[in-house]
Order: sequence, then C-alpha cells, then structure tokens
Amino acid sequence: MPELLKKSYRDELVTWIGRTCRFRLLYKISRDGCSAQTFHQKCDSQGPTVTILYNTNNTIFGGYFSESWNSNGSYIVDESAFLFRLQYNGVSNPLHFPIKRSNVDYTYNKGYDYRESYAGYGAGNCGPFYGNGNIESFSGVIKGSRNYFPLNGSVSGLGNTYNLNGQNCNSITNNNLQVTDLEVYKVENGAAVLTILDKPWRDHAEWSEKKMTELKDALVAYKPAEEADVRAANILLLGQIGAGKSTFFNSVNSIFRGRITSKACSGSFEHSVTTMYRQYKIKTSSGNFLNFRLCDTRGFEEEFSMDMQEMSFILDGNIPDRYQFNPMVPVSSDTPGIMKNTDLDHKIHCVAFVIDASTADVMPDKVYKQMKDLQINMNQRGLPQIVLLTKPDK
Ligand SMILES: Nc1nc2c(ncn2[C@@H]2O[C@H](COP(=O)(O)OP(=O)(O)OP(=O)(O)O)[C@@H](O)[C@H]2O)c(=O)[nH]1
Ligand SMILES: [Mg+2]
Repeated sequence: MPELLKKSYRDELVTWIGRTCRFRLLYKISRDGCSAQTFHQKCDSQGPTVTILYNTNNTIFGGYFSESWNSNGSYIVDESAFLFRLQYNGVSNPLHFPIKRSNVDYTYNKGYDYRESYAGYGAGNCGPFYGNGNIESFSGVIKGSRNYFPLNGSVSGLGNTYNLNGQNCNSITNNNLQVTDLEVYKVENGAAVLTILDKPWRDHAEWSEKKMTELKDALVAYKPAEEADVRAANILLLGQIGAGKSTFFNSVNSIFRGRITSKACSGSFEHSVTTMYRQYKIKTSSGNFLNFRLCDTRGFEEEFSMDMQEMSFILDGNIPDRYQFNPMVPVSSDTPGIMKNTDLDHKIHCVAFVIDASTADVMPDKVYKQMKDLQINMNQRGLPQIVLLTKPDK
C-alpha cells in the first residue's frame, strides 16, 4: 500500500508546521486495519503527527498536533495544532485552519471554553479525534467495504475550536466520513525536505562514469534498421511551452561534446521560446554524427493552437531545417521553402512527448486536447511515441 501523501502536499504541510521536517508513516487503515487499538499502539507517545483522511469525494483533509496522541481519556492541549484541507472534490486547494488561541476570548455560547486546551482528545477506543468532538474519525473497529471504510465518527462544529477563515464543515470535509484511506504520519526533524524526495521516484541503475560510458556507447552504436534505408532516425520533441524540449537537446549535445553547450535557445516566456524548426545533429568526440537527429519545434500553448496541417507537414518531412514558424500564418503547400515529395529519410520516425513532471497535473485543457488530437494522427500513421518526463527534480 503506497503512501498517498503527495510531495506538493507534504511541502504545504511543512510550510504550515513552520520548520524543516519530514514525514514517516505510522499508521494507515488500508494497510494496518481500521482499529482504534491499532491506531494507539502505533501512534501514541510519538510526538508531532499529522492525520490525513481521503474521502470518497476525493477530498483530503486532516489535522496536525505538535503533542503526542494518548489513550488516557484526556484532552490534548496544543497551541500549535491546526486542521487543514489539501484537496476538495479532486481539486488541489490547500487551506490551513489554526487553533483558536486563548489570548483571543473565544467563549462558546454555553459558557464552555473552546481553545487550545481542546485541540484534541486521546482515548483508547477512539481513532484520531480533533477539537472538542469536532472531527471524530471513528471508534472501535471498522470493517472496510470493497472501496472504502465507512467511518462511524462525525464532523461538526469545527469552528468552535479552530479558526475556519470563512470555511465550514461541508467545504472542508463534504460532511463525508466514507474514506478510501486514513494515514497518520510522524513529523520528524529533518533537513532539506523541501528539495529532496523522500525516496527515489523510480529504481535506477547505480550512476557512475562506467554507466555513463555504457549509455553513450549504446547511443553511438545505434543505427536504424538496414532495410529501412535511412541515414538517421528523426525523433520529434513535442510538448507544452517550457516543458524542456530544447534543454533536452542541449543536455544530450553537451554530454557528447564533453562541455556545456546551449545551441538551442531555452528559457521561459509567455509564448514558445523556440520559434524555428530545427533538426539537430549530435557530433561525438570522434567527429562523427550520431545516427539520430533530435527535431525541436515550437511548444503547445493555449493562445496559439498548433495547426494540424502544419503538424502533418512536419511529420511528413516537408518542413526544412531552420523554418521560421509564424503562428498567425500556418504553413501550406505554397509556403516558400516547403519541400515536396519527400522520402522516408526526411520523415519523422518517432515522437517524444516531452512532459514537465512538476506541472503535468495542471496541464491546460487546450494543450492536453492538442496533444490528444495529434496522438490520433500519429496512431493512424503507426508512428512510435514515447513520453519524456522532465523536471523530476522539481
Ligand atoms: N529544474 C529543471 N528545469 C528544467 C529542466 N528541463 C528544462 N528546464 C528549464 O525549463 C525552462 C524551459 O526549458 P526549454 O528547454 O526552453 O523548454 P521548451 O520545451 O523548449 O519550451 P518552448 O521552446 O518555449 O516550447 C528553462 O528555464 C530550462 O532551464 C529540468 O529537468 N529541471
Ligand atoms: Mg524550445
């Protein structure tokens, strides 16, 4: 059962907690079973924790204590406690609700004092419990159904103890305690959690000079299939503006040149930085060229859609190297310089969709649609396509 808490949400929590820290999973109902006893066995006396509930509306919310959970049947006094919402109905929308402080006189109308003295409650038969009964997740043991755990607790009156800044129980929790999971993380002291991933995002080879030489040799040795009768494979880099298409070519070129090169213009701008179609060849240290070319083109953007006819010209190899794009006047068969009756040598043989990993989940609909439409066109041509993920460091 993988941890569900996304890196971006961890970073948000770190900001609210206000110090560098990292999260270690203590308890997860889909892994450990939904039982108050197990929760306390794993989470009591552990110091600061965050509890996160994932409900069936795709809303993610929970609470933070700087103090430990207990099973004593006593209130948890915590001036630093807060509740939060990370996502609402599937949309990322982080909000932070600090505990009401006693220097502000919040007195509940029954004359009962709801302040940091009532940040939460520890009792052996209860799961995570915030406020004075405001988020009571569950008690006893909950049997999961096929897709979710119907928690038997309740959410009410969150604003009595926590400052909801205009939100309410419904807009934080959908008043829905049917959860696909509930996780409790221990908040540990730790440095640089904002910049380093908690664990590698994929298994990879041991990076060494030897491995790099092996990879370079494999690329130098690459030749298109003899029966194809083409000199080099043309690989088209396609993707949203700023995805890192031009930078990818610069990186590959730098590796083979043995020094930093920046032949392709790269950077960030509201429109595509690349305005010219380029078919880049890559020279090796022995002076020969690799048997593939990286073809760089302008990026997809919301304002100027990629013209499908223009794309077809690129795929068919009709557009010459250094062709200057003009989004206002898409290319046509009458455009000066357009090559007619091209052969397989000029066509695109593989398309790499370059996707910025740090913004993939917020790709604009218009850009996504352009890529999908193009994919249909490419599938019809039987063109191999791959995804090239950039910016995993972000
Ligand atoms: N952190 C990080 N930044 C990257 C990475 N790849 C590219 N960038 C940066 O992203 C920005 C955009 O990169 P470009 O290569 O110009 O992107 P592009 O896809 O060619 O963009 P257009 O030509 O505008 O369509 C530049 O500032 C790069 O330095 C990466 O892997 N990590
Ligand atoms: Mg570019």
